[in-house]
Amino acid sequence: QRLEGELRLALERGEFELFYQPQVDTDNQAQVMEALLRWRSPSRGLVSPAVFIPVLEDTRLILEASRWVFRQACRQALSWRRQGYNWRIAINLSPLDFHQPDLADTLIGILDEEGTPAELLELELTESALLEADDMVQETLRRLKDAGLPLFLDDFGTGYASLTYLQQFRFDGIKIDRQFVAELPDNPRSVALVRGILTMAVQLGLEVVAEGVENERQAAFLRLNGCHRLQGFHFARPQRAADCVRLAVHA
Ligand code: G
Ligand code: G
Ligand code: NA
Ligand code: MN
Repeated sequence: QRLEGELRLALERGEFELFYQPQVDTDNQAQVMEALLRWRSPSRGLVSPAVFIPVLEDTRLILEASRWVFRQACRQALSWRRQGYNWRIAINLSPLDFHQPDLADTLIGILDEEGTPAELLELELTESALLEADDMVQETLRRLKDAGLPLFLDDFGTGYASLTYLQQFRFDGIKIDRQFVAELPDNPRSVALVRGILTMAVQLGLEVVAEGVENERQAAFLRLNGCHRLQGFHFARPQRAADCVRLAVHA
């Protein structure tokens, strides 16, 4: 209750900011930056989205927050491009966003207003966004794709119907959930699952990102088995935009 009020004010007062975590290619070059929301509260300090996203969702304030995130990411992508960094930005949207009939219009409108080419962005949606996917959600995904926004299925493999979603929707890629990455390469079950996911995804023409990569042994296994992009603390933590540029300069 109190948090809800604070979050309303935080949106009005501009207390949110975006951190970015790189996804590197097989040559360890950053290709995509995932935008991760933070709340810099005057009283609470830097607050994790694990704390406030559920409250934003319960109160539907997430709809406003997502639009802010998307616009901010549009500006950041252009700014990086002007500085010579050709990084795309991956944006997380909530299940609730995909159930708004005007989502595609809204996002396409923001792209227009900011003058940002859609190919500088990617959208990540979790399997829970598709749980009650009806014709409207299908239509929204189709329109976003037609507008040139690549769609990635986040936390792949943790939902109830991961393969059904791949059958029904034209995704551009998937993010293998960190639970499958955590015990690579020592746990034979993880090895079999990740190899299987990669084989299937490659045959479907999907781009595969592995998240939660925390050490070089995991990274080496994933590269060897054809994973296109790696993300995790082994490469970089989520950080402010200015620090991403510094990291690239020293790489
Ligand atoms: O950034 P991590 O460090 O703490 O993120 C925690 C959780 O919050 C993750 O599940 C992540 O996907 C989610 N999250 C982070 N930023 C956003 C955002 O901008 N929008 C939505 N909907 N979820 C986000
Ligand atoms: O997939 P999701 O959007 O839920 O992922 C974002 C979350 O994952 C953020 O909380 C981020 O801080 C966290 N994260 C990023 N890299 C790693 C990692 O290598 N290990 C672990 N345990 N968490 C990570
Ligand atoms: Na994500
Ligand atoms: Mn994820």
